[in-house]
Amino acid sequence: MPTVHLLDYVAGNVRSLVNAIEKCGYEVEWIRSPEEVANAEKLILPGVGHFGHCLSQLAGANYLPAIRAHISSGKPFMGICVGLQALFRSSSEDPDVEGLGLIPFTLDKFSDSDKAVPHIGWNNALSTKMSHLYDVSPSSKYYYVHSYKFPYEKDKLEGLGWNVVTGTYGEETFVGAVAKDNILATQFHPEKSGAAGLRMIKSFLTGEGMESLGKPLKGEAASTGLQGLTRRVIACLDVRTNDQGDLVVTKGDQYDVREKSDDRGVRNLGKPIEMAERYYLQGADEVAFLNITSFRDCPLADLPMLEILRSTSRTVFVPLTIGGGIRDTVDTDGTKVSALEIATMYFKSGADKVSIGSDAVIAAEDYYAEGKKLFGNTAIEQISKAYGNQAVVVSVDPKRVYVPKTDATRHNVIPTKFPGPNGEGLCWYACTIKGGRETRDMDVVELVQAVEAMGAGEILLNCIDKDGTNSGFDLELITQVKSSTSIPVIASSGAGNPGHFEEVFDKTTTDAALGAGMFHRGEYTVQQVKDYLAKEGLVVRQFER
Ligand code: 1PR
Repeated sequence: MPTVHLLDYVAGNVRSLVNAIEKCGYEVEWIRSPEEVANAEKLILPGVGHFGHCLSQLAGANYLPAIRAHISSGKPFMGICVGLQALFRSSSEDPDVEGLGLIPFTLDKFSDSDKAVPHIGWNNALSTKMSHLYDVSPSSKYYYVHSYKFPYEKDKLEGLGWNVVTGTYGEETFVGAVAKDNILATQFHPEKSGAAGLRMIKSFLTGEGMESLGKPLKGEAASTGLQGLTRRVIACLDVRTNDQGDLVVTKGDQYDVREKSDDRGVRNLGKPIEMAERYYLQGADEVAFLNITSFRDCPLADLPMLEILRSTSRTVFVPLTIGGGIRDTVDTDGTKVSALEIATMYFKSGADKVSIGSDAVIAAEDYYAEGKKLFGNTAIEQISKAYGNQAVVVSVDPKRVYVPKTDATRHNVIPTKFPGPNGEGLCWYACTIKGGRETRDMDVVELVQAVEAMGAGEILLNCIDKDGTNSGFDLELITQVKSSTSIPVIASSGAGNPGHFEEVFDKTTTDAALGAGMFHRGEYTVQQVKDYLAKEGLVVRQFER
């Protein structure tokens, strides 16, 4: 098998990249010291986390001269995400740290005045000169996740000989990928961009991309679709062992996953790996697995969820999120294991993001108890520091609490169109832990603000009252949360038909919407949701073969 070399300089969730390369028929060889860089014919620099963290790791281990030498020798080089940013002189993310300086400019941060930051989701990569750049297609969508970018200015990079593709987020047009001579670098993640991303990786590996670079795009290849960030549709699989000991996808009604029949068995809707693949092929933009009960009767290293991730990530080339049980814990042999170590196991098995539920609520309580103090050692802080904010999702399980008047509680109250049992016109949302079993004295606004301060990159906003009801999302809850945080929010719970997705995108500013039961029961496919949204004029990504 032909090989490609990958630089292993920092703990990262690079499993997806390895899977994508293998899918293209190549084998990965790891470079573990600067001396080994000279062995590489084709070199890939994956990038995770912060610009400063990435560049100081590379500089500290003395990799920078070796990378420069590889590039100036004319051998193929590819940088991904922070691997693209590394080509620049610097970034406002860490102004004192120097990049490789091959592009003599500085990156800056997206403005959050009109949109959520980080920029997460599927966006364009549109050639500024309508020319070939490693099989990037102007009509395809690519998966981005970043807060820092290089703002596009006409001819600034092109004047230095770079071929450029761009995306647009809100009012900002930014650089999506650049290529020149033997260098290719993408801000998006081709390994998470479905067939479009795999095509790009392949054209780098075969060398075809380098040959055709800069030639004009003609005919079909030059046609563009609707531009901008797409409406993200996520399929979520709640996973647990049933009473027979099998790992199954289940789905509750207001978090009760047991059948209504006399035996009260755990509802079994199918097998996790098969279902994840099915949703990928239907066009799901992400797949989330939530381990809704603890599998802690086995050692951590044997967690069944790890195998699910390994298998899924070999065939599903969109982001995978895993949640459940991510907190400091004690293994079956008595060893203490940190949340970061658990997250690392998941990342190494193919997860792109981890989702934290109960532990986030407890951490937020401590944060307020100490006058908004950041301790630095919470699961959110540790994982986001090592893997970047975008890798940490906080899953919120709120319950509606009705009150007769605003001063009946210290919590953040909103007026509601759906009065309570005693005609109350006001409510607040209480956070729960342990899958809704325990309600805490904390509201959703407090929680999302605390976890944003700790470094969470996204909120997965469930709603216990709406879960499994097929009655549509809780628009009031979503509106309240969206107005309280600047990180992206995924609306969840209540989706029963494609119209509910259209409604939540139309009536709130949610960044993504998630469905579970309606997909699992086969009532609708993800594709039908996408088709409906497209018909209503919303920008969506369609599955590409
Ligand atoms: O607390 O960090 O161990 O994480 C546990 C995770 O498991 C949390 O993310 C929590 O939301 C989830 N969880 C725990 N118990 C349940 C349960 O259902 N009994 N599931 C549960 C949460 C909610 C959504 C569901 C949507 C959409 N499930 O994931 O997919 O409500 O459903 P719908 O479209 O069918 O309405 P920790």
